[in-house]
Amino acid sequence: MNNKEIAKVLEETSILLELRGENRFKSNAYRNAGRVIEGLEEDLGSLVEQGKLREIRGVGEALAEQLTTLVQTGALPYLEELRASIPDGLLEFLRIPGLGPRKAKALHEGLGVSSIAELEYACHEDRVASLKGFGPRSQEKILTGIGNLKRYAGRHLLSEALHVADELLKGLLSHPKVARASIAGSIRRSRETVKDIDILVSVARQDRDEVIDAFLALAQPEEIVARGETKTSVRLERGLPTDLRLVEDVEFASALAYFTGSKEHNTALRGIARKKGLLLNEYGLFRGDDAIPIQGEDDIYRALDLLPIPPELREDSGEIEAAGNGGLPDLIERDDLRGVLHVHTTWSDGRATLEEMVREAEKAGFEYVGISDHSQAAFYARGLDPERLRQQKEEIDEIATKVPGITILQGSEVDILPDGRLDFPDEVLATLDYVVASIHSSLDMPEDQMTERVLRALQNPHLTVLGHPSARLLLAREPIRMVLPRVFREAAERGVAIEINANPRRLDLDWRLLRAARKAGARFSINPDAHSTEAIGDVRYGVGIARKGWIAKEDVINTKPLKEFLALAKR
Ligand code: DGT
Ligand code: CA
Ligand code: ZN
Repeated sequence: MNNKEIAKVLEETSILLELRGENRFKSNAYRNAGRVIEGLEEDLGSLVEQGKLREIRGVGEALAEQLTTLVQTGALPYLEELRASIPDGLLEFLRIPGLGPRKAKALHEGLGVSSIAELEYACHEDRVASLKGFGPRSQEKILTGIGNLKRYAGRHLLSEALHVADELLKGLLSHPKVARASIAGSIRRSRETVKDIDILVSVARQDRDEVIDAFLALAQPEEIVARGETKTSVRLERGLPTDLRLVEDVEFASALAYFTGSKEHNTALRGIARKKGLLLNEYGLFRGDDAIPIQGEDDIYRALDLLPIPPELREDSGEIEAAGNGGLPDLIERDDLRGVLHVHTTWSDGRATLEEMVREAEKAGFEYVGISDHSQAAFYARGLDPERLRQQKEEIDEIATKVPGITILQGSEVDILPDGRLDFPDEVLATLDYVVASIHSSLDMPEDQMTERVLRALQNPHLTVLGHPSARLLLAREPIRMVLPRVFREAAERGVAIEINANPRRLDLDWRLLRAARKAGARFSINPDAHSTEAIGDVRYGVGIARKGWIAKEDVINTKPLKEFLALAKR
């Protein structure tokens, strides 16, 4: 077992202890030990061998014994015992966003409910509101949580699906019998969450069995749902469903357009074809009995007198009209980005050192990298106070001489305090190259109060970027409530860029809102919000979401050359 797996076991133990109502110190001890072990450089196994467990912060005698058992046998009987002692339904409650073990236990004991359905019913009967320690507000929150859980069910983060899909695609493309292959569906359209992976391949009929076999060997599915000539469906590890579709090469382009969707876009496109006396479907484009020759998707759009529409835009939200009248935007591309502005290091809650992050950003081809560790209010993330910020500046100067290929800027991700002030005084902000401000606490303010809070933050003359503006976490936390048109207008007027946070769990601001923000005159900044070196590559998701929101290069401040960016930041 590696340290990460061990940490997971400890975390689960801690949760179950809490669910069982054991003393808080005991459950915290497991949780804290898990966190420490996750961050250890050395393998816990070798520490056990050397008898050094007790030297780990937070590991006492009892815990050392449990850890030894776990490392030596790969199992923890204590955890098994805990699992057996807790009703299944209670564990299910923990999946409700915002519901912790202590409350779950109180609901189970106070109302005798032991499934989510029962709990929902109890809410509708107002029984949660009258339970001691709860009230109408927490009942409302639980109901919202259950609603979200239902909506999130069966969805997967784009990053997780894309990672697997890319591997499968690479494997298929290297198969000698595969002529063409592509990812299709919502992944190709760069949706932030997806239901499944859709892959399309062109293979001669007689070779299909061979390619399906190769696909199955590659995918190692948990379950083969259906195996057919033209469609094979599987369920991969962690439940991710995947459809492989096999077509003749002449059908490839029209099938790709069809299976890329969206359904609404396809329907609208078929309507245009019909008006021109054509028939468009997954098998091709036809005039009467004659097939119109089509090599790639672009040929379909041209045949309909439209400019080719990039997959990200195919949501039937005005793209077809724009493709007919030359109104399609010149969408931003990954290589248009010259710098990144939202990067964390071990100075706060990042996992890599400043030097490692800088070198990675250089490797990724950026001209400048902005370091934006958390500010003092974010104590849980080891936020920096002004003194540590000054010390960090010294390290930046030192590394700048060691890594001359990229310019290092000092920024900060400053907390927006509940009253809308920023978490550093103006004279501290003035020493920075630029400032990102984000909301991390008091997320459930009423809409009007939240709006005032954000407007006040936008009015700070030092502010450059409004970080992850809605604070949502995909499949886990809903956006904060605020009057967006006012926020967009203020950002535009003050020259503050709205972040397109590329962290695949955020992708915030939502692409559906980007066009309204752009229309209000706002500019944007695409950032990885990286807490590790690998995460710098996440900008690809941010670019995907920006494209989905019709964003062009000139809308994005970190496409500017360094000098121009600095002038913008300093206003
Ligand atoms: P998802 O999987 O929910 O994240 O979203 P999609 O768009 O990938 O949906 P999916 O996987 O059910 O189907 C892939 C594409 O296939 C979809 O975008 C359009 C096409 N498609 C599927 N079913 C229909 C249909 O009944 N009518 C039309 N016009 N197209 C369909
Ligand atoms: Ca799909
Ligand atoms: Zn943040």
